[in-house]
Amino acid sequence: MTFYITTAIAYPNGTPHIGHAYEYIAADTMARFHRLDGEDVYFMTGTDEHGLKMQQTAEKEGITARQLADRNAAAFRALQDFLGSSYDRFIRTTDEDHYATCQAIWRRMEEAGDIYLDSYSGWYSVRDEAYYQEDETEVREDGVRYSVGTGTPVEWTEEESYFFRLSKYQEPLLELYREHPEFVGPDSRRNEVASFVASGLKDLSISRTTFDWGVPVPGDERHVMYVWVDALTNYLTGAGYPDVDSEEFRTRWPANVHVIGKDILRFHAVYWPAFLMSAGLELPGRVHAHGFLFNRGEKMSKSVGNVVDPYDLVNSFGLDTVRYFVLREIPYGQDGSYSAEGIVTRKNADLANEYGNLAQRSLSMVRKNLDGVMPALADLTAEDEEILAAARDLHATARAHVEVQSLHLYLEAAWKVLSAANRYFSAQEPWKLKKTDPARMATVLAVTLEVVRRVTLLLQPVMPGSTAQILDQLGVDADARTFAGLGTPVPAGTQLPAPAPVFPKHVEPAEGETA
Ligand code: ME8
Repeated sequence: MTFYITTAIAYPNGTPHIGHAYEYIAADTMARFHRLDGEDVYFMTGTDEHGLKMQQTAEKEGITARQLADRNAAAFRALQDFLGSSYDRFIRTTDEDHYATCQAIWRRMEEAGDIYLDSYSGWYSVRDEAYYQEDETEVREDGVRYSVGTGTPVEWTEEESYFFRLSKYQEPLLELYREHPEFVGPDSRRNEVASFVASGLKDLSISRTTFDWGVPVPGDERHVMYVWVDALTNYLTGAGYPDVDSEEFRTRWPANVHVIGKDILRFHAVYWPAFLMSAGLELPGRVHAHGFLFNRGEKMSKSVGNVVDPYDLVNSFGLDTVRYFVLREIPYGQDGSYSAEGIVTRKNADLANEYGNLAQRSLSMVRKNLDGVMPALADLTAEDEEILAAARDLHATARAHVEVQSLHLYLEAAWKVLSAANRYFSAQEPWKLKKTDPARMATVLAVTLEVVRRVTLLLQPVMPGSTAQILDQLGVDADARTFAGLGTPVPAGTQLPAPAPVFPKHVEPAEGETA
């Protein structure tokens, strides 16, 4: 079976911001981890191009929705590439195969008796592309009605619409959360979803007639599908649906994990499984909602206009530093904030001191005292065995954390080993052993490099570029870098290349320059 992992597909009504970058970095890290751990991974991301929001933004700019989508989809894809994302497909909901998939699932839901024609009247938020009940909205001082939960303006909508019998799925959904508590992650979010469902589900309006930028409803082309029906279905398109007999579908579906932000959990943990149950399809293993990233505690969004450009951040601090920082600093699932000072602190303390310096010091000593030849892991003492065991255990610990998207705990565990290795190195004082007991010095260096090798292999998903450089310096063959190679130390006697620092301390760029 394939490990099928997806991100949300972003609305390309503007350019990507740091919140999107955060989601891509995390999902890419998981995809890379599972791949290195020997799984066949399919990692999908993309853009959600239909709907009223796209149409209205395009009108404001005096271009067509398709032109807007083309321009910004390219920007989202470029960001993925810039971040080093290892996605297998960048899906666009305007892709031809996606239309066929949407129409197929619609037919299946119709055949199940779950779609009927009626008329809709109620409150709609274009910005959220979501329907709200009256009691989920409020009129504010400016006389405008807003969604209470998201603070976006809502407008009264009345039109003929197809409905999905969501109400029918209330019990089956509650049962899903009971029987498969792992379906919603992190754990703390499950109650929120379950109590929303328990409070009663109304049937859902799933088509629109007042604009045409969407997937046509099969058999009734006056209607386009509600953008969320179309958007969620992208996950099936990526698995080759409706060709359920294909190798692709049989190995990819159901998806293992949908990585999304907390604001769209309701769509993924309520509507999506209900659509799938209706269509008789298997449910994804898990929906994991991450928190929001704030700039020093202030929420960013395209509409608020305080977007922080992920390119600026990476150009100032370096790609791997940014990847490491966002995953280490913020418990994955909670909101978090970042600041330049916070990033510099982690860069200097965690990357330069605890990690880079340990690699650099031990490699330099091997160079200087042993002609750059890898020493043997021989005549081990209890202290040696202890630190080696800690490094050995890291694989299982990291895997357990990544399986439930606790990326911060995976990194914390890696740094526990690194700081133990630093303590070991200081306590052994290999620089003194050089004179008193050179054989013991060689062992201490061999042990330290073996710990660095193991930790570095396991950190590849987070910092692919820097870890590759360290592995080069450690003499690890290119084909020995999957987790299957964890148990194979670099053979004693291997000639190592000249070491060079990989994690420099942060230097403030001079005016007008980037680092
Ligand atoms: O919601 N911090 O698209 P989108 C962290 N098209 N994550 C953030 C964030 C922030 N400040 N802002 C947004 C949509 N996100 C739909 C998804 S999926 C079938 C359709 C996250 O461009 C957000 O939670 O508004 C979502 O997971 C992703 O970025 C895309 O948001």
